[in-house]
Amino acid sequence: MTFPENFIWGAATSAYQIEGAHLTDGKGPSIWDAFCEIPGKVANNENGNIACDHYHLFRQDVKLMKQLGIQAYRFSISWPRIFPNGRKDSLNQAGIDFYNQLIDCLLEHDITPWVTLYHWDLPLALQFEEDGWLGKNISDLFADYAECCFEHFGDRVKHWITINEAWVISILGYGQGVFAPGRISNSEPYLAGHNILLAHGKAVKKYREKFQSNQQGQIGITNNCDWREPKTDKPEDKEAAARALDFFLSWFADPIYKGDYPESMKSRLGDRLPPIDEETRALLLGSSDFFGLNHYTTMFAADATGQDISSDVYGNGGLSEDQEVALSTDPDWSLTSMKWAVVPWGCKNLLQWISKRYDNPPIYITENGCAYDDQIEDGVVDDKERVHFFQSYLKGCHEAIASGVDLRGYFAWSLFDNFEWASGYEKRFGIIHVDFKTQVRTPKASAHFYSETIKSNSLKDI
Ligand code: PNW
Repeated sequence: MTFPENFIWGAATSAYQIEGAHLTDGKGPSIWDAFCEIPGKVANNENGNIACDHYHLFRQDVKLMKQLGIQAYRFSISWPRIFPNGRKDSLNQAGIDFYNQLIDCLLEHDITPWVTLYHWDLPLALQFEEDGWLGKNISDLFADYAECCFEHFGDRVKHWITINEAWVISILGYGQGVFAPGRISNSEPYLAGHNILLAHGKAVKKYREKFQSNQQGQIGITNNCDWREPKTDKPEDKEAAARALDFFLSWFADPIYKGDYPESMKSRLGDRLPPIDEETRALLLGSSDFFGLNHYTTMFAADATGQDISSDVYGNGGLSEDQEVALSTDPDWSLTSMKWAVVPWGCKNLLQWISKRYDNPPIYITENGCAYDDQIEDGVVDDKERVHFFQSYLKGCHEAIASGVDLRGYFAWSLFDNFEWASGYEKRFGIIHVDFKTQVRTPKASAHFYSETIKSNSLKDI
């Protein structure tokens, strides 16, 4: 199974999950630094203070990537490392220097940097002073920060992702309260989501007006979505699955590709969903050069109209009561250690659904991967389940491409075992094992499998 000639093979990480050096060289605190201090929020009360210490070990990490043949590296810039208090008056030269060195090192090794501007580590000052993503100034502050990054790194960075997973920020951070800043509400997620879209739109506008024609780069947003399969053939379950996808992905993709929120959200949320006025519509419509997708799992969706499912935050449902959708899984599906089901056909269906709904945009899978309880024995990690996961999901991707989906690249999540947010270090997503006591890196069997796939640009039959 050969992939298209220019298919991009990458691996992804994010700043807070791997860098460590949380207050080193002038970096300001982020909301995740603070959130981790609250007892009980993170498994074993762990934090990203040291993580993979990538801040100090990045040169050896880039070498390792090179050895594996990784062509593109998606990482994120820590906003409070650039602006310790969140604002442009606080520019921290040491932060600029760090990312300059990382980018230069990548380019010296022929690895293309793909930079995410926001992967959840909001400067703590902006949470206090501006109410985080609820504040009316936050989108402009983000655009200032983005502009600073375009200015300093845009001569070498040609692939920009504004925001990672608006859904997770909104729902897990402002709805369920399980991620920073830990707010619990049934209206704040929709305001946060709106401001995140504005932030994306304003950053893209800056890039297009001031940088894109000189720098010749691409800019887009990455959203996450699981697949929702109708539980039965009944029309109401099919509608429930469609509604679940509206509330998951179209919430953020429709404004960008169609200029407005989905009808199902507007009618169900009323005043809780801020309206998209003409100016916002113009800002957002067409504001992504590619469709960035993070995908992990699949669930069945069934209609739950009129049922009390307010306590159902099962799995990745978001605010189920707003959708009137009941989610479930098939007991025969195998589960990762996150309890996320392994369903490769869900990945293919989702890619085809995106392609159809958004008029065949260029798509990049900017994250796909799995956590397992890996064991290291005699310096070897034989993560058979992860090899199977990548093999089967990549097969799903290949089938999607064969059916006409314009999938142009794939980034494995993650390059390293790292700080898995509320799960701490217990959940290992890496293709490279990290011993967090010694910082020794060991490529797992899945890294070798991925490396072979990249080198041959094709997938071994399964
Ligand atoms: C993504 N959910 O997070 C993030 O982009 C990564 O930083 C993270 O490590 C990775 O996926 C694995 O979790 C998600 O509940 C977190 O649906 C939660 C969900 C989805 C994605």
